[in-house]
Amino acid sequence: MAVNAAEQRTFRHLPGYFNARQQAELLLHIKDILEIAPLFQPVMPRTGKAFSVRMSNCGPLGWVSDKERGYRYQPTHPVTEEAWPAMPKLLLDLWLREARYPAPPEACLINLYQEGAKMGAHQDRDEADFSAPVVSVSLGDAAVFHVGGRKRTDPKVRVTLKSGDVLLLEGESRLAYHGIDRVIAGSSELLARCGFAEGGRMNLTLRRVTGVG
Ligand code: MD6
Ligand code: FE
Repeated sequence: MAVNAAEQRTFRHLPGYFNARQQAELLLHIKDILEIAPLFQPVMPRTGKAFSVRMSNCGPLGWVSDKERGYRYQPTHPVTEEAWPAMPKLLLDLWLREARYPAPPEACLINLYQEGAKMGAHQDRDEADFSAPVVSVSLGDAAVFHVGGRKRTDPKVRVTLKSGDVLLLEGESRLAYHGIDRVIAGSSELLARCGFAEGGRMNLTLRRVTGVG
């Protein structure tokens, strides 16, 4: 029988990693970051089709996408052209404890899901060293996440990501196709309580972009 990253569960799901107080603290940091580095709506390379999520970043590098130049990391915001704000310590500490990688993260991509936003199946492969994991933090509404294998057609498993959960794609699962099928609207009050009037879901993904040395 074929095995793949999903069936072997080589991804790591840490439910409830951050408690309610830490979740609120993290979200308040993200609010401050978004004042300096406002959300933007990326578009896909070539087709120019807009993503349904809005994005921003913190850390020395940020992930961006546009029609002309495609997916890439860059040190500045694509609209304001300012440097990205620093990464909150809670996130640096998470990486230190869980990433099992000898260098700090360089980018934290912030994805905001509101009004039916989802994320189609994709691989995270714009980084130089796939021995570094991608570490994700979910805040706000729960979402149905799927992980398959290195081929788009490999079998998938589904995991519900709730507020405070951490998920790592590492090892065999690092290049597995994955995505968000749907967000369960209204399942958390965290975003609405912390000043995002429409509520929704925030996902933070920490990445090492350049490798070590
Ligand atoms: C999301 N997450 O949870 C989308 N990528 O909204 C991702 O695309 C992702 O959760 C790499 C590693 C973990 C992830
Ligand atoms: Fe991803």
